[in-house]
Amino acid sequence: MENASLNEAAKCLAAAQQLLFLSGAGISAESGVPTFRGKDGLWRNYRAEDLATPEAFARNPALVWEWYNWRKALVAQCQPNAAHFAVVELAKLLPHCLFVTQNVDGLHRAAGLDNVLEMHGNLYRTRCTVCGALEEKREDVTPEVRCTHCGGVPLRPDVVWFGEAIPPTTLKTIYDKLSVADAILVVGTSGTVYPAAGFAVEVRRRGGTVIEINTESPHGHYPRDIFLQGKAGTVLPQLVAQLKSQLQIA
Ligand code: BJW
Repeated sequence: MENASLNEAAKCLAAAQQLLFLSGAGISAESGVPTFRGKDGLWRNYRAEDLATPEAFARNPALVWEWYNWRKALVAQCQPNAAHFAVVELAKLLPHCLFVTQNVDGLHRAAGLDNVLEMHGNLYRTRCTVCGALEEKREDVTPEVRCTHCGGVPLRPDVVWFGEAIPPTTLKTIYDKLSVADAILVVGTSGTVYPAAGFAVEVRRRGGTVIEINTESPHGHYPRDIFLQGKAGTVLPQLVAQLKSQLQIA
């Protein structure tokens, strides 16, 4: 990684009074979790856009649950990587930063980042379609599994599908931060899915700085001020080290 860009990014993070961190599937790629739009992003030739919708679940809940059970089993074998641990370090160095992830894999929490907002939900939580009760379920789920609170069926994954709203309190917390943020650090997302894809645009619109880490050269729908090309598991630890030297922390 080019030292000048790392240095510039660390300086910007150190100077920012208000910050937002946003991660996407790329941060978990080195843990072995397939990204959505990468080469391993298809499951039985289905794209996320085919299965992650309320219409797909209404049409064929068994198929949608098969996809989620497969992903739950896959993620259960994965461990947080160096990028997830670097984010925990960032949280200690930048207490005024709001940490947001689009990922449903729970790997930020598994690394020790307790206060992360999982804006698209969590793979291991179900929501009852009858009474709305939330439950943690690590085992396989089928449409016949009943809610332990009301006995209703079916349970659905507690995630945000296309066409559904992000929980309003989560979105308000994010937009409150965006309305004052001097900078945003975006890691491992294609920037194609809204509303998350609009966060950097909002920071930029207010004159803040957009820092991005991605393996692919700039793409998506928003401008970047500082682009750090490389794997999150390599670049984020380097950024943390640089930030520590800026903040004069051993
Ligand atoms: C690495 C790396 C390494 C690889 N290191 N990098 C405005 C304009 C146009 C459309 C819309 C709009 N507003 C809303 C929409 C519609 C829609 C949308 O955005 N559609 C687009 C496809 C155009 N959005 C919605 O429907 C959202 N809802 C909404 O806005 O509701 C409004 C509403 C209000 C009131 C009432 C009702 C409605 C909801 C979107 C929910 C998205 N859900 C999913 C599934 C979650 C559950 C699950 O996981 O099953 O979220 S879709 C999927 O995409 C998942 C992800 O979180 C999301 C983003 O993907 P991500 O993370 O960017 O992954 P990839 O694979 O795309 O990219 C990986 C990146 O990593 C790549 O860039 C690689 O290069 C990089 N990488 N290895 C660093 N080692």
